[in-house]
Amino acid sequence: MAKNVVEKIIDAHRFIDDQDPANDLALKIDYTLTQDSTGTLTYLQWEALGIPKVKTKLSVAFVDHNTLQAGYENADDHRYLQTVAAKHGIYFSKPGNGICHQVFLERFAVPGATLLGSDSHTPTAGGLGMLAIGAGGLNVAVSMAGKPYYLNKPKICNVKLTGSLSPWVSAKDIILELLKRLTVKGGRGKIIEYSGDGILGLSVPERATITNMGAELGSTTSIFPSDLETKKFLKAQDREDCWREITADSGAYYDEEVIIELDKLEPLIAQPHSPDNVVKVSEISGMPINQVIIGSCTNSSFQDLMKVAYILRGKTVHPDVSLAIAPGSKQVLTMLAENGGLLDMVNAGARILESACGPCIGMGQAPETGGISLRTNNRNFSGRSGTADAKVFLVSPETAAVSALQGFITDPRTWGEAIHVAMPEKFTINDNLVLVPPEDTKDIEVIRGPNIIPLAINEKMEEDISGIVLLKVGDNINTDDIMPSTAQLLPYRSNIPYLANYCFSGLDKDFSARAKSLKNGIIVAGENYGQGSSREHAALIPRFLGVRAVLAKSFARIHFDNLINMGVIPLTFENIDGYEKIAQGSDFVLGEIITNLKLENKNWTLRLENDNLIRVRADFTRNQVNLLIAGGLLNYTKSRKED
Ligand code: MIC
Ligand code: SF4
Repeated sequence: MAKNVVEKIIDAHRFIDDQDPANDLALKIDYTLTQDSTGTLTYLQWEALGIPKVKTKLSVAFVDHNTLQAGYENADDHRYLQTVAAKHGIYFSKPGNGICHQVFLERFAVPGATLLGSDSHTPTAGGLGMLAIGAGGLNVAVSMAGKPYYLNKPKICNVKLTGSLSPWVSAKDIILELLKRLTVKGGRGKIIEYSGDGILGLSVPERATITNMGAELGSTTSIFPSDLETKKFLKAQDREDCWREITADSGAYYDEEVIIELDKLEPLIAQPHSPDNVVKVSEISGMPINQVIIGSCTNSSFQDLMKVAYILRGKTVHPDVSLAIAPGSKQVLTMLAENGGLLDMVNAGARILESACGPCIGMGQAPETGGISLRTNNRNFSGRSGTADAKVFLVSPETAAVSALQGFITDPRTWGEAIHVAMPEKFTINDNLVLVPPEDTKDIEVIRGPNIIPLAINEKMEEDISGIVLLKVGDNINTDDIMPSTAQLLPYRSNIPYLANYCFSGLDKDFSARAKSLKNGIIVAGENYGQGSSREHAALIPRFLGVRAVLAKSFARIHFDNLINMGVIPLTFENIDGYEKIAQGSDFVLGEIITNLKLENKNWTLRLENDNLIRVRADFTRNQVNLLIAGGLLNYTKSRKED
């Protein structure tokens, strides 16, 4: 039977003990990655599983998020991660080596293999033909233990790219076009597989920009075939030996098809505060800007930054604009230094930042009050930049660099002759910031500074839960809304009691205190609840504060799984008017939970005060039922350790 790329990889990674073949896909995971801000919790959970060494082909712990060391906390986390990695057979990428997704693409990604990462942009490696999925840290820990990763069977959507990009239009504009068409919830339950003659003209880093930002569509992952372009990239990284061709068979089936004619695309821009709020740059050009940030895992490759260097060469950044550039990896920074691109940037007045996430996650470079910031990042959620009333726009590196010189949003096509930077034939390779785990680990001590607070293990599920509707929110609530991550809060990712004080603080500053004063609660939400980051803190901390269920019109995939992993029940409304009928502050009773779970009954009832009944849907696979009954994935995996 003709197969597409996704089917070929999935078929080679199916777990035999697949519990519920109708709904669940049980995948064998070859590689895992973690980063520091989700990694501390991942490894605390990994340690709680009590397994001596990872059972994957290779697992890497990166440090790239919390690199501003304003106090001891981040440095404590880094040391914990380094020592826990060494102890358990995990490679450690030191701070300074770069953003996990960029480094993974350069030095670790393998076509046809599977990767599970505790970061929502893990699909970046899909640019190289890898099936790379973002998940909560606990899922990653369980995969490191050699257990399957379960996911609801996704649909496979073929995005066919035809023709070629016009001058000054780049890979970023392709994914912005897709976001404009499909929106931030359009990719839910789907894997996006790219094809068409248009992909031939895209290098692996350009493809990775597209698969990276597929996360913003809410898709499970995105992938390109592994072709001669992939081989070229791997050869230039001195890793040609891991190349193999993986392309779709002719006549392969897809559930959906979208066609993008590349010749028709123009430079695009996502306006505040959502990556799908996309218009043409030309429609809003002329708007004055205060800040430009070039970097992040979406657009910080050598090719991207060399284009920026050429644009900046011999020019000066506009007097009213602060331009900051964060090269994606040590490799990129080294090569910019070697060929003079770095000098062009410095001469033009750019502020060079370390190779890390930096401003993308609010780690420094917060804009001025009410500031307009143009960024090459993938997310522009309100408040994420560190300045509550700043407005962040998302663009390609070309649009960002040209606008930084002009002082206002500028369509790069007005700038002059287009520049073309080819992918280098040979990248500069020096893996000296990757620490290989030793064979003999018995003398390695895992160092835990005072910022590393041991985990509380969840209780088992109860038959009946009663409490109060703690919060009612609208559509597209993202995990930054639930558990904000600013430079002030990120250092406390391994300190749940402290972080809990800030849960929902941007939306409702009394939420945490209110939840603490009551025993149990639920949250009521609109569509696409929990979009954005994979941070399981957005599920664990509400659970810590007594949230037992979330009732939403719909959920984002990773967050839905994280809630179940933490023993919180995600339910959806059976009827459209259910959402309207519930008021914040109402009492509720959710009864017969275990009975319903065991019977796999999908129709439940929530009883409100005055005996108002709300019909809700409990759409769980058999695996998810088991996790909920056990009180979460950690309890469940521990109870089955002997398997
Ligand atoms: C993000 O881009 O939002 C993050 C920060 O990388 C998150 C992970 C986190 O919250 O630590 C993500 O994308 O998963
Ligand atoms: Fe880091 Fe930003 Fe990429 Fe998240 S989106 S991994 S914060 S660079």
